[in-house]
Order: sequence, then structure tokens, then C-alpha cells
Amino acid sequence: MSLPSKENFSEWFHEIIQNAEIMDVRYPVKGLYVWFPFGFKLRQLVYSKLREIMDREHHEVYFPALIPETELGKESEHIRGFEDEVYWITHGGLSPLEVKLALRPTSETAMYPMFKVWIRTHSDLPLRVYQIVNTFRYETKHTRPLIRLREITSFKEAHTAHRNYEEAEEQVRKAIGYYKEFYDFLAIPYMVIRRPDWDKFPGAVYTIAFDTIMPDGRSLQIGTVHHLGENFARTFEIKYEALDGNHYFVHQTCYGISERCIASLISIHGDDLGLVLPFEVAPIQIVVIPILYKGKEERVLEFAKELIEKLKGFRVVFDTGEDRPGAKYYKWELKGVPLRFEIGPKEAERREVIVSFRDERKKFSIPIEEIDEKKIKLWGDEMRDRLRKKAVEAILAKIKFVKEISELSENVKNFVVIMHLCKSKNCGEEIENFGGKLLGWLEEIPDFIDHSAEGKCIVCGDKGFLAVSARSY
Ligand code: P5A
Repeated sequence: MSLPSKENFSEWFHEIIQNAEIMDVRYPVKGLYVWFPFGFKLRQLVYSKLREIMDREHHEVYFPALIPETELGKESEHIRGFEDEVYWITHGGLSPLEVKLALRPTSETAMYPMFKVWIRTHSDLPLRVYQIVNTFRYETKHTRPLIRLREITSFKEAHTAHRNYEEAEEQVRKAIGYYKEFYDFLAIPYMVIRRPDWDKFPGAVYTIAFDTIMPDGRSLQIGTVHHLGENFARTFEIKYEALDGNHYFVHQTCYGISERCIASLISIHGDDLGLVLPFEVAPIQIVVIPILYKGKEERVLEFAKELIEKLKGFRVVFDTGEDRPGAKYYKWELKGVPLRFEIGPKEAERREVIVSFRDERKKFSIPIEEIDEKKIKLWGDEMRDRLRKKAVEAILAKIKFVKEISELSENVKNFVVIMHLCKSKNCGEEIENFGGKLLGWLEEIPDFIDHSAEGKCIVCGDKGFLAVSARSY
């Protein structure tokens, strides 16, 4: 079955998820989906990069999935932000529970009562932990696999505690650096945006988000970093004894990424033929296809085996199945295999291999002697650079810089709009009247945007900063 064109993004996404065997969408609970083995392998490869980055200065932990109502309700802004989204466990068997238990929507209120007992003195700080777990949110907006889930299966959440505001802020900068490294590794372009005050994480002092742009021109928030200040520390009484003998509240941060990273990976790099995956995260990195003609099979198979010997250490499929070569190309293209090697009788004769890359799809021949680990890794790196370049071009085609407020309503229908805007709530709200959501102000100007950081606010004419408005997922 062929895919719909990526021009019809919503349909394309739905079909590719199922056909490329990422997620099975037939599970009978809204907003919950099943990982296929192939999708789960992709998840594992992507998350092992995230783990590698986290493990440098965080300790991995595991906290329970159930949070007592008494804890979840303690921080008033936090609970106000989440109350509509919490799943409650009210019974154990037939007996009503004395204290209702929430299925964690996120783990601040599970972790911080324990931070209170873990942290005693300045030498316990900084404390940096992370976990990769499932979380539950009763989302009322349209649910979609990998994008808007009611069970987020792959929630990487990091939580840190520090001696003061500045040290926590330093951690915010580091977290932004970690997420940049992660998304650069996936060749996904992003914008780092400071959310408006009225749209920050419930309980945070401020929120900085990573947003990317999907092929339909809608923005997707693919990660967030929050400075929590002392807000939670005061509620949960998390204090440390300083060198001066006094007790102070800790300052905290938290930051999270979900399987939306995989949604963006699939959506941004994929094409009409299927997945296009960066070499390092492709569950199958290389497919070797022998072209077999009667009487010459043995030569070809022997040569193919010689090639496969050289590919040890990579994830390789040797496709000797009955299908015609065309059907095989089609199958492995759908799965996003970055490198395809073909061998026919002529190649076996000349000791050559036909090579093609999933993204470029042009073929060339190369002597088998020239294929080694170094060369393959180089091809992988070059492919990542091409993917990033292509992704940036696609994203640029979806961005419009707007100078006059009169241009807003038309452009926000089809584009992510960038403009100069002051930081007042009035002007921010005015922008939202034109249909797009105000994502906030660019915290850093990405290399693909070349407008001056400051200019006149598009609404009031005061000093403005580069702001982004979009229809968002
Ligand atoms: C940070 C980690 C938090 O929950 N607490 C711990 C903080 N932040 S957040 O912005 O609410 O969520 C972090 C990221 O998770 C993704 N996300 C989702 N992904 C899929 N389905 C959902 N329903 C969903 N909700 C949030 C977003 O990428 C978000 O930035």
C-alpha cells in the first residue's frame, strides 16, 4: 500500500506511523498506542543518545507512578495547571481509598517530598536526577500518536536543586545546551523560545521551550526547560544548611522531552516513500540486496557474504527473500534504511558494489575494497548534514517575517510568523486575536533566521524583540 503524499501531512503521518510499523494505532483506548518492535527499536536508539547526554551529570532514578492527592495538591499553581488533566485512582478493588492517588502527569510532586529528606546541607547540592517513564495526561485537545498522548510512554524528566537562583539559572543554560546537542544529533532544526509569562509551566518562574515546525506549518513544542526558583522548595520545605550555619530554600529546575522527539524526526525528514532516518538512529542501517539470475546465484551470494563480513558492527539486513528487487527497494525505503548496497552478477565479476543513499536516491558503484567502517561512518555524517540542510530549507519555507499588523491574519493561516513585539501582556494578547498562538520571544536567534534582534513592537511601536506566533499542535 502506498503512502499519501506528504503534502497531506495529517494523513501521511497517520499512515506512515502504521505502515512503517512505528505504532499500532488500533489500541481501543483514546490517546493510547502500541509500540511495534521496529518503532520500539527506533525509540531505544534515539533515547540512548538522550541517556548518554543525561548521564554526564545526572543520576538516573525511578519514582513511583502514583502520587497522593495531598502531595499533588500542595503547590497551588501547579495543581491549577494540571487539575483538568489528572487521572485519579479512587479504589483498591472494591474499597474506596482513603487518599485518592493520581497517575503522575509529571513528577515534581512525587519527587520533591523525597528531595526534602535527601537534601540536608550544601554538600548535597547540586542534586541532579532524571528518569524516563510513562506519564498520564487527560488531554482534551485532539489526540495523535507520538504528538498528543494520554499516556506519554517516553517522558524524560530531569529535576535539579541548587544553592541559589544563579546556580539554577546556570543549570537552565546547560539544559538548553543538552537539548540543542540532542536535536542537532537528530538533524532537527528548532527555535529556543521564552514563553510568555502567562503561558509558563504551572509553578515555574519562567519557561524556555524548544519548538520546531511541522511540514503543515504548525509548530510543535518538542521540549521545555523550567526555572522553578524557590516556588516548590517553599511548598515542600526543601532546605539546606549553608556554610554560615543558616538554612535556605533550594532553587530548582526541571526539563523534559517526550516521544514528540520521534514525531518530529519522522515528520521532518520523511518523504512520500516513507521514513528517512539519520544513520545513527536507524534500526536498520544497511540493506544488502543480491540481484540473482539463474545460474549465477552462487557467485553473487559469495561476493555478498564477503561484503557483509565488512559490515560487522552495523545493523545490517541481507535480503535474500523471494521478492523482486523493486519490491525490496520499496520495503526498505519505507523503513528509512539509510544505505542500500546492491550486487548483481556484473558487480560480482568486477568486485564492485552499487551504493545508494535513502535521502538522495541516486546510485553509484564503488570497488568493494573501498568500503570500510570509516567510509560508512563518513557517509552517515554527510547524510545527517544533508538532512539538516533540507530540513532548514523546509522550515524556512514555512516562516514569514511580518512588519505590519495588517499582514498578520493572512499569514498566520499558512505560516509561522516572526515579528518584533514588546513584552506587555496587552500586545501579546492582541497578537493572539489573529489566530496564531504567541509562542514567545526567541531566546537565541537560530542560524536560519537573519532579522535584527530588536525593532519596533508591531502593536504599540515601543521597543520590541523577535517573537513567534504560530498555529501549534
Ligand atoms: C519538565 C519535566 C514538564 O512536565 N516537568 C518535568 C516539566 N514540562 S512539560 O512542558 O509539561 O512537558 C515536557 C514536554 O513533554 C511533551 N509533552 C507531551 N508529549 C506528548 N503528549 C502529550 N500529551 C504531552 N504533553 C507534553 C512536550 O514536548 C513538553 O515540552
